[in-house]
Order: sequence, then C-alpha cells, then structure tokens
Amino acid sequence: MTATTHDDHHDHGPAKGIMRWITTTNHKDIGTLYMITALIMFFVGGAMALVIRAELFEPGMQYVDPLFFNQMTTLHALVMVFGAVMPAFAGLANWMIPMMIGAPDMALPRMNNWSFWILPFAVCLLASTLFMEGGAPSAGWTLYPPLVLQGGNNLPFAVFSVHLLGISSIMAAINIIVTVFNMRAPGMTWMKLPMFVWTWVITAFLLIAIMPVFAGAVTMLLTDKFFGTSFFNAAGGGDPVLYQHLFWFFGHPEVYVLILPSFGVVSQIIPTFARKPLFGYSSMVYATASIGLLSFIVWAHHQYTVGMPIQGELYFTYATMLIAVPTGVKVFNWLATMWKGAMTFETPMLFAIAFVVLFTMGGFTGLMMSISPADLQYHDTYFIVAHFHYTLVTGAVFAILAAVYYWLPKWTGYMYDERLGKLHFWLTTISVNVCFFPQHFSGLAGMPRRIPDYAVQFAEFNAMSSVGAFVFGFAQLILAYVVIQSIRGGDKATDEVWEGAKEHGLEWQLPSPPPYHTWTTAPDIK
Ligand code: CU1
Repeated sequence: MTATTHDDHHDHGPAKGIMRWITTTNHKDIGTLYMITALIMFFVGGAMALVIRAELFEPGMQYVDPLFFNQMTTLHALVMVFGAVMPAFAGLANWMIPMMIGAPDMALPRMNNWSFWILPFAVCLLASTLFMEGGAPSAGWTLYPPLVLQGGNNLPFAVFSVHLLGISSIMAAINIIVTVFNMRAPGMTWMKLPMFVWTWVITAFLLIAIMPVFAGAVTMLLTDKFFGTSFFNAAGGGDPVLYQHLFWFFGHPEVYVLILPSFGVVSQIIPTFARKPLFGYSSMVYATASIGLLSFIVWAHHQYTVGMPIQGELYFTYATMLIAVPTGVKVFNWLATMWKGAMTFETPMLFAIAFVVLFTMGGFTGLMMSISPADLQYHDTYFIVAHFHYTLVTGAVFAILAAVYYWLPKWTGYMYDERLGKLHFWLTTISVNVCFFPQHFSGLAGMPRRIPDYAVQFAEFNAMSSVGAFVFGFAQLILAYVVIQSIRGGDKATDEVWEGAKEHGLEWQLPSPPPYHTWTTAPDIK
C-alpha cells in the first residue's frame, strides 16, 4: 500500500494484487485458487500420513502418544477428502467446464467466489482443534459415537467445520448444475458433452443429496453431547448404529464424489493419447449414471459386523456387487479406446493408464469386501486401508495428477518438464505400491487399522509400507517443483498435447475469455 496514490482509489479497473484473488468472480481464477488450496492440503494431509507411517515403521511406541496418533488418522482422512481431493476436482471443474461447454464463465460467479472462500476457513477451523485442550477429534473420519463424544471440546468446532464444508460443496454443486443446464453453447447437446462434464454433473447431484445427511448426522452428535438428546445413546433409548446408517448413507456416495470426476478425467485423457475417440461414449454416460444411482443403496456394506438381519446382509452384498457391472463397462471402454490406437506415453497418459490398472485392483478388493461373510475377516483391518488407498490414491489422486499434467500447459501457457514429469510418475507409482500393497497381507493376517502399535509378526510389512510412504511423500516435491516451474515460464505450450482432443472435437469448443471481467456487455459466443 506504500506506493498507493490518491488517484488509485478512483480506478475502477479490475482489482489487483491480493484483492484480485479475494474478490475474483472469474472461473479461471477460482479454479486456480481451488487447485493451490488442494496442493497445499495434499502436503498437510501427507505430513499427517507420514507421522502415522513413522510411528508404524517398527513395533512399539516411538514418536507419538496413542491419542495424537488417532488425531492424525482422523485429520489425515478429513483433510485429504475435504481439503485436497474435493477442492482439486472443484478446481478442475471451474477451469474446464465453462471452456468445455462453450460458456463465458460459471452461471453464478459471485456464489462461486463464496463457495471457494468458505473452504480455507473451514479447513483451518478443523485443523485448529489440534491446538485446543484435548486436541482434535480422534474417532476416525467417520466420527462414530460413542467414541467421538468422549473427546474434549473439539466436537462443536469439527461439526461446524463440516457444516461449512457442506455449504461450500453444495454451492459449488448448484453452480455446476446451473452452468451445464443453462449455459451450453448452441449445438452442445447432452450427448455431446465431454465426459468430464457429464461425470461432474452426476457428482453434483450426489453432493446435493448427501451433504445435508452428513450435516444432520453430526448435528445429532452435537445435541447428544451438549443438549441431552439420545439419538445415538442406548441408555436414553437411542442407537449408536443409527449413526452408522446415517454416516454411510452420506459416506458411500461421498467416495463416488471422489471417483466419478476421476473417471471423467481419464475418459478425456486416454482418447487424446490413443488418438482415437472414446469407445462407447453413451455407455460411459449411462454407466456413470448407474454408478451414481447404485451408490445410494449400498451403504450398509460398511457395517456388516453390527448384527444386521441375514436378509439385510444378502441385500447389501448383492447390491454392492452390482456396481462392478457399470464399473467394468468403463474399464473395458478405456481398454477398447486404447486398442490399436496410435498411443504415446506422455506423463498424463502414464498416470491415466496407471489409474486404469491400479484403480481396478482397488475395485477387485472392494468386490471381495462386498461379500458379507468374508468381510467379517476384513472388517477394521489393514485390508480395508489397502483397498481404499488403491481407490483414492492410485484412483482419485492419480486422476488429479493426470489432469494437472494434461491441463497445466493450458492453464499456465507453458509446457511442464516432461523428463521431471516421468520421473515423478515412476517414483510415485512404484512407491505407492510399496506403501499400500503389503497392507493387503498384514490386513488379511489380522492387523487392525487405526492403532499406533502392533504385534511383531507384522513388522516386515509395516517397515516396507513406511519406506514406500516416505518415498511417495518426497516424490511429490517434484510435482510442486514442476508446477511452480511451469507457472514461472519456460517453453511456450504448443498444441502438441491436445492434438488428439482437437481432432475428435471433444474439447476447446471455444476459447474462454481472459481472467478478468473486463467486458461491459456479454461477450460474443460464436
Ligand atoms: Cu461403500
């Protein structure tokens, strides 16, 4: 402000400096803000994971006390889900959806600003519980009662943070739905929508349906703790299992919120680098919609051990297995797209192919767990941890990494360093498997999840897992370096990497306007 002159206050041009970012209503700026937030939170949540893996490197208690360990498992998950992966997809949506459908911006640009700016405050509020007396919530990301009610006074702060995160994602979802329904360029019919747009529209409906359920469930926790209700308290006529039903009615579709946009990303990238149109476009659309619908009717597969009636266990087993059908359709379509294609293996394609292989493995272990009698052995073991990290790390995170490498030149105007990108890919892919593959075995052998110490027979698998985790964590510094390097300049981006996409007319229908509201009337849409 030192150089500010009197005249500057009469300048009604676009806001500059920090004010630009605080007041922006431009979809590209907001997309960038989401992506940067996601990247920072990826490192914050990652640091928490490394605390966990450091403690588990060998049996016995080394670095942290059990309470802090449990706070780390809880916050790692919440930060990664709500602070890293969801914001990353919101960032991709903001950047790409208007451009992909030929719209000048999101439909509700001011609400867009609000839905972003709630997010960092909500995540900080959640993280601030770490510094309160009694520390952060420590009952796991599911916040199950009665354990979560035993914590200190972190509960109201965690619950309010969940409310804010819910408001933020509902507003983002409304914005995406309104944009895609109302602002498609002439000729952009539903069955011409790029797959990334389709997957996000379906995801947005999921978000609007589930976030209020989660908000309601955690509010009931709050009234149980502070207002004398007994929703989840058996002594007062309530039932803790009710919370599990409410949580997973939210929680299962929530994990599809993390994976459906990943499917969209991969469906954009594979055709580009295989130089063939996406195989089975309409079956991809219908498969995504069926996965979205099915995600609402399988929730109790997370709670086979609570003592459900046998009919319930059978129903949830069969319903869950049904999801493998549309998911299989997608995997075969990606393979058929690559079949006899003129494939090249740039970094985005490497991450996309690794996604197809490794996410499918997470899908197979999911199928194993869907079988209720077998799940009694897997429940609450490291097998579950291995399963969902294959779906969410080599699934969702790999799709985000693929998308970042794919679209970074579009965002910054400069090419990323292909050599460093490949190095990042191989280090990431090898280390992530060293980290999570052994957890299948320790889990099947009975090692429980969310514990700071374990029996000595699990020592080798845990040591391997920790080594993999640290290599994985430090390999992500390459990503940060590549991103910063590409923002700062270098070789101008060419059309090279988007050639395939252009040929098949799926992308870049229109250039999107520059990142300020510099026009006074609506821009021409040709
Ligand atoms: Cu589930």
